[in-house]
Amino acid sequence: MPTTATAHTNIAFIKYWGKKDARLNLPTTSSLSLTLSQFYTTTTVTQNTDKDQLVLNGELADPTRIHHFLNTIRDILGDFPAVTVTSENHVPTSAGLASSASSFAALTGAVTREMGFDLSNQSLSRLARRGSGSASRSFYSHFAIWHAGMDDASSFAESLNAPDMPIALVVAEVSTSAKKVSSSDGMQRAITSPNYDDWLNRSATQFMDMQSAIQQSDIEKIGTLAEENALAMHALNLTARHKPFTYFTQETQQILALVSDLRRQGILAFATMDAGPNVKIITTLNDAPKIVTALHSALPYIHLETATSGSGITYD
Ligand code: 2P0
Repeated sequence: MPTTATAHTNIAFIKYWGKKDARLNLPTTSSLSLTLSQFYTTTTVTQNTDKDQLVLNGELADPTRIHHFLNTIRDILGDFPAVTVTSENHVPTSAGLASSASSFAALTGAVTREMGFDLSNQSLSRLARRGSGSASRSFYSHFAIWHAGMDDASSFAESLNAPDMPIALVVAEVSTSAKKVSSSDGMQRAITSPNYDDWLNRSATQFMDMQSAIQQSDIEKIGTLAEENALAMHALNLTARHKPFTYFTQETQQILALVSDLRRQGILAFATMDAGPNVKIITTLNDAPKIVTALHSALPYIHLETATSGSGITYD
């Protein structure tokens, strides 16, 4: 019997940007994210008698990365047969969101159930971390925190008990022809920044402050902290001693300027950016349409999506 799992993607408000152990995928900092309802991956795992295979959005795809990840799970839980992984990404590339978080979370959930393991979300989170760090946070609804930890056992994500709040995210897709720097490569460069120690200290404070802001449903404070954290992360890339770089394009900067203009007009709008030029604007359900209107009028060719808080992993 095949097993199907659905996991949503997440956006970090306090970022993971650096590894202290690349093999175990242990991060240098704890991170905190919001799970998004509109973007998700559904993955079905079926046992086969041949070799690990991947069918992605209806087409055979290169299974190398998932095969490596499945072997890591086999090493930890014990050997199991080859599988066919059939995955549908409802994370439109047009929205410019990374699908690795939802993909590795859904795969971890589906394959462990298919093989008869009944694991807690905390255990699943630890396994998924080995596939992609951000996937550790995609098992939970609403807000999740990933404790950096000091070893495999202590580095996992859990749900942050938080009040409901009218938070929304406007995702602005910025097209780019620039060669991409992968997250892993970007992190390796970023840790060579002379500002990296300062980042570690600031991130620890922001992580605590963010949790208080969430408990108070203070979306303005949440946004302020998230924007500060994201800009500091991107400043590390620019100030790396080894191969400095930036994910920002001119359009990224135009949108950042627009976001600060909107704030001056009294609209709740704060920007966060990940390993690419797209801007995600943290706002309220009430202000989201105003932001969409303003962005559309300033940059009419930019694709916009509005997202809200999503649910944790589910199984069919
Ligand atoms: C995050 N990002 O916290 C950070 C902020 C992007 C910018 O986690 O190397 O695919 O597979 O562990 O999780 C994206 O990187 O990296 C990411 P790996 P991952 O969301």
